[in-house]
Amino acid sequence: MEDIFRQLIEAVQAGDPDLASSAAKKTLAAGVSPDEAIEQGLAKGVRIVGDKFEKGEAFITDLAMAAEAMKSALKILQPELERQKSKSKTLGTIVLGTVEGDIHDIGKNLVGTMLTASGFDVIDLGSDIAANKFVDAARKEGAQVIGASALLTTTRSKQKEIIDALQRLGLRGEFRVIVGGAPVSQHWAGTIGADGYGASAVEAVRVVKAMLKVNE
Ligand code: B1M
Repeated sequence: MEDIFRQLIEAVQAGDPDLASSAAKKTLAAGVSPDEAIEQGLAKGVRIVGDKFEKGEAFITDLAMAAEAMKSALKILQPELERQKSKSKTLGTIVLGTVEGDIHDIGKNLVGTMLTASGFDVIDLGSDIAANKFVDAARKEGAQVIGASALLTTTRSKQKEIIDALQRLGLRGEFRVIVGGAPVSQHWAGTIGADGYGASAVEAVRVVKAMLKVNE
């Protein structure tokens, strides 16, 4: 098992999409659950590259290549996750996106995939989404939850703008708001008045279920 996770980590670190997709295929063949492969393998690999970038030991092109390798492996793993989706009626609707000024979408996509696989309807708005677009989409789609991802310390304040917009429009009581992303914490979520925080995609599912009082 450790060896399989190591192969995923190395493929992402090397920024090699072919190696990453073949490691992902091996993972599924070995019967490893796709969410574990993502958390223990791919996400670790991409974070190692991020840490190197921060220390000046890697370039932006390395970040981009790591992201490409991760996406290529996710193409293999995501259909397996979605196959696990229950056929029963939807557990609720969540409007999801990455906030304005932020194009990081890998974590947000994982959250969307996990929520879909757990039986929620996910309206994925994409990345670089302004606060009013989250609110408009949530109203239009009749969503119960708004989910906002932010990966930059400079963009996480945009999560607060969503809550401020809801308050301004007298809609704060209509929607639950969950926030997440690398610079986001439980403390930050509390500071901006969000209803929940997810440290990972798996935890995001747990938090949304608790918000909507869905029994496990
Ligand atoms: Co960017 N980047 N990047 N980058 N990048 C970070 C975030 C950074 C920490 C790297 C570093 O310096 N160590 C740094 C931010 C520093 C800061 O603000 N403190 C950074 C920077 C500086 C930048 C640029 C400004 C670089 C530049 O141009 N000079 C630029 C910004 C562009 C912009 O957005 N305007 C930039 C660009 C890029 C790429 C385009 C090259 C690429 C993104 C590709 C893409 O997403 N399509 C990229 C990447 C790949 C990264 C790192 C390496 C990896 C991010 C990632 O995908 N992680 C990242 C380093 C790091 O995070 N340590 C970095 C894997 C993913 C599975 O984890 O997204 O955290 P994560 O999601 C997790 C949880 O956080 C949680 O669940 C997910 C799964 O478990 N989660 C939620 C996420 N959203 C959630 C929402 C929820 C609940 C849970 O509820 C709604």
